[in-house]
Amino acid sequence: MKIAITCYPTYGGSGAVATELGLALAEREHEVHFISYAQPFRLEGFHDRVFFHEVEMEHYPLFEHPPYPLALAVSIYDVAEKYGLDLVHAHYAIPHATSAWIATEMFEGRPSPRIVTTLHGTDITLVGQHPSFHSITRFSTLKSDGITAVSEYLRRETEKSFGVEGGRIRVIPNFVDTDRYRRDRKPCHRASLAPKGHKVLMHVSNFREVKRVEDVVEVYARVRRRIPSTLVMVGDGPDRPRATQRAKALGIADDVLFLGKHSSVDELLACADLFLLPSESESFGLAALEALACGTPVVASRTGGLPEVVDHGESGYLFPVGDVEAMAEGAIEILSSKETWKRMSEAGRRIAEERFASHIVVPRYEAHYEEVLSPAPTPQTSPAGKGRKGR
Ligand code: GMT
Repeated sequence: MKIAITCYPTYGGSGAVATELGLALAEREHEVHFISYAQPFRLEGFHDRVFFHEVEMEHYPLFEHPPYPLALAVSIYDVAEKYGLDLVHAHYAIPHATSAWIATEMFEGRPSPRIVTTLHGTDITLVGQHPSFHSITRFSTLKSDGITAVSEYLRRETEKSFGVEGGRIRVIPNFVDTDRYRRDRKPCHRASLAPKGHKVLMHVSNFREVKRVEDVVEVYARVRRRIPSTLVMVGDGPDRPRATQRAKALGIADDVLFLGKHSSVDELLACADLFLLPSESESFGLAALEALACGTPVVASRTGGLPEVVDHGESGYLFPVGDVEAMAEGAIEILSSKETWKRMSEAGRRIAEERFASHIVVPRYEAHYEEVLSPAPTPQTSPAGKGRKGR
């Protein structure tokens, strides 16, 4: 198949999933075209059958806010025409699903690619709820030929808040490359991250408000009183100064390491003893899954889709949002018993392999693409129209 993937290129789960999916599809012999305003952060190196198309945008002085969705629609249209795309896969509803829809409308009745939109979380639970985006999010999501959500939780939320009929949204969970995300990575950076004898607690995110990064610091402060340990904070975003301030205020700044953004978090997660994700809301929690695959137990909030990823008591612990005391107690319990840690580490790895390995999940996307490309059984459909819709 010839597939375009459009996503946010910035540090975040939707761009990570979109990129990993595109690379996995290319390895499975599909031709993949990434379309965005910058190269997605996990798209490194050269890969056969993978193309990147940067969206060109004229910065005319009249535009205080350049109309990126329109420039993106034109890029999608141009790439679709030039390469004969079968499908456009939009990651994060706005503006990607909207631009994809405009691009297919530009074919004016000629055969055009099909659209699959994957909903990731804040596109539905936060941004899509805002009055300025609600109706366009609903419209363009429903205009897609296929809709997927990364968790059952997100499917339910979308059906409820956008009035989408049951059965239209397919749940395809996020996935992880279990060959790359694994415990026995060489070289191990542990010695550079923490002094000998310290346990390593880790958090990876884009440091937005929803991640509650100050809670990460609060949990760690409580753990540190009982267990010699270091907190490694990976990523960056608007709330990083608040986390830094909280660490200073608690007098623990020397033991908190802010590493900034990293595109290969697999190298870091493999050295961690515990992963903390105390988010306010999380449709899935890709970083938690990546930690589990590395055999790192997770302590997180019981919110959104996280219970679909972290099995409470098996691969980690889940507690109510904001309950830093309970999270710290859970973390201490895991870190102070070798047996508990080993049991949870092995369970996390097993769950990642059995339920979320890329070789299990990526074929589900392919199957969905096939379904969406199959012409509806109507008398007008000609075999030549397969995979390209006439409008
Ligand atoms: O806000 C973020 O964490 C980034 C956001 C994104 O779209 O880039 O992440 C969302 O998508 C990820 C990939 O599907 C999920 O793992 C995250 O749980 C989800 N974030 C939220 O729901 C807050």
